[in-house]
Amino acid sequence: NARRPIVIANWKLNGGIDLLCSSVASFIGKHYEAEIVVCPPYIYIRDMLNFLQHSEINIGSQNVSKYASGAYTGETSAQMLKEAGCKYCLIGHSERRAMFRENNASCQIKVQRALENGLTPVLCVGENQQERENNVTKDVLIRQITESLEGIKLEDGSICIAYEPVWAIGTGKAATPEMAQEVHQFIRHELSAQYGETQAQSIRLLYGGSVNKDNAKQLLTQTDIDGLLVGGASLDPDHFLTICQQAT
Ligand code: G2H
Repeated sequence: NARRPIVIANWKLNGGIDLLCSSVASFIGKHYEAEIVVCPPYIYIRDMLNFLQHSEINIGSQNVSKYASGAYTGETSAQMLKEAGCKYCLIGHSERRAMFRENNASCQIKVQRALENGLTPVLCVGENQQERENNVTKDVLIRQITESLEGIKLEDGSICIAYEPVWAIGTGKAATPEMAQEVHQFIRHELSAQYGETQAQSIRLLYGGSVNKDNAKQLLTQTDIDGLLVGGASLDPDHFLTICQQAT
């Protein structure tokens, strides 16, 4: 298929700028088959853009405001992120859902804002441990996807979806490639039912949750896994470089 592999680094609330630069310094001047994106804290977006100007790495944000402008202290709009040089925008990461009260309704507005301003939203979805044990993983995912994309007109490849099982995030317990593939296949099937097969085949689906250089390759060889969203391991130059090289 024509989906270019993609690896996104989610640097979360980590810095400073020297650590972030060192984790991608070796990418400058080189070509990779996969599209590579780094998501720094907002304050470092411009710095990273300068640092990476002779690289192919794109910049994403970790979040976006659901508001366009006005009296919303501490917020950053999609338009500002676009102006700052972002191409992608993570939306609804499980940490934001768990700690900052984000939900499918707020994700829906954020996806809309991102699209209106020319950012590619990376909608994050995933079940928690209890939901998996209760066998409601698929119901949870359908709900997250349907509600977060409700009424949104998609163009081919205009969004990415990251499947990040909450129990695998930052725990060192990644989903097995088979387990992840099963869910990705299910998501693509649902997208096909809702948006048609052409659309479903154009959307890149990423796996996230304890990805490292040892499990990346096997995850990436699964039919419906088009990329990876990498947290902890993306701060380690050796891990991140190896993961990106394996994404072919
Ligand atoms: C999930 C993932 C990246 P980690 O948050 O989004 O983090 O790779 O540390 O599990």
